[in-house]
Amino acid sequence: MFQILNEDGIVKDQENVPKIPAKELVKWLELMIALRTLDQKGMRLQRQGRIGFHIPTTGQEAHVAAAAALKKNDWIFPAYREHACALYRGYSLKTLVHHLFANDMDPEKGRRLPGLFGSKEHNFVNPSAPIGTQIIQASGAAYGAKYLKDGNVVIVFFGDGATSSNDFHSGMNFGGVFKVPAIYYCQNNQWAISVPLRRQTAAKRLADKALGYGMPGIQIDGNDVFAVYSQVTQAAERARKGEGPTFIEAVTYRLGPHTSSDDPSRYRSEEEVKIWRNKEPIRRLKLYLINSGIITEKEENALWERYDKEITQYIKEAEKRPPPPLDSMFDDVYEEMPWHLKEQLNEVKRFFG
Ligand SMILES: Cc1ncc(C[n+]2csc(CCOP(=O)(O)OP(=O)(O)O)c2C)c(N)n1
Ligand SMILES: [Mg+2]
Repeated sequence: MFQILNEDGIVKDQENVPKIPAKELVKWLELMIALRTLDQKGMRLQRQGRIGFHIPTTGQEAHVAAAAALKKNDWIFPAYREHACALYRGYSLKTLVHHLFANDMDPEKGRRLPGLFGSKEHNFVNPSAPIGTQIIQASGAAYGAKYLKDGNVVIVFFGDGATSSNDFHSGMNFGGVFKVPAIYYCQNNQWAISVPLRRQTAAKRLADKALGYGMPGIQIDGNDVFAVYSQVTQAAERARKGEGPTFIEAVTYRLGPHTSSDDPSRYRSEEEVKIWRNKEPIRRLKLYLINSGIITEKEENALWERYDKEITQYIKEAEKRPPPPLDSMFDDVYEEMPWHLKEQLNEVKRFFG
């Protein structure tokens, strides 16, 4: 497994440490802290019945480094735990909170499962709920980039569970055969809801699956921002040079429940979670930054406080907003509304006044 920064934030592989400005590293830490804070609040809001649903990313925040390794116009196809990529590109945290509340400021107009947002402006594509579908979509988009010769690379995220989907095979096979500029990034967080990795595959390592599709496969420590940055950078370079796709298996762990609708204590032990809690990505980046003299512990604490306050304020604002106007559900499908939708719209207006 490729690793640069170990669990205690100590550089184990000096030769491969990517040269990243200190300011940039602090930005990563900030976004990771912002997201972790959003999870804590999101779960509480859901329990209090103030939002309907929450998908935590806790433990998997190191994917922020994947966005950092790409260019602005490269396409990102997330699964549903890659919020940090959107935030890295400038998707606003405040908008994300509006989205969780599905209010009239939610760009998705309350139509999507909270967490399944996208942003045209940021080349961050809405995920589809059926597992694995984004893999074929991304392969197609990468084929498009190759056809147009626009120099763009596509990264697609999916879980260990998604490697059992038909779309994983179709997407990876297509990508390998047509040498598309894609990065297949598997977030192996050990679980697919209650199904453990050992029930998902008999393969020794998910990375080995790349062999069958004629592309390089590498297993990396997915909680190590340096490993993520370095391997996504290399994969993007290969893709841009026309050398085809790469499969990255990022070994990580879902520290929280699958979603707010899940109770992991029914299928996994607290001991297992404890082991992984010590390997989590924020702690190790924080230790590295403190040991390197880039930030102080006090500054790190201040970041947690800052995002706690900031997100609390966003929640206050978002909760005051009304839901999207009812007639908005008829928008965006047809340029001109057909008669049957007009009929339904009128009925909605009549019914709800
Ligand atoms: C085709 C399909 N089957 C089942 C589901 C229900 N489902 C939602 S998430 C999930 C587990 C996915 O696990 P994994 O790919 O490892 O991603 P993770 O949730 O661990 O990030 C399942 C089975 C679904 N959404 N789509
Ligand atoms: Mg999983």
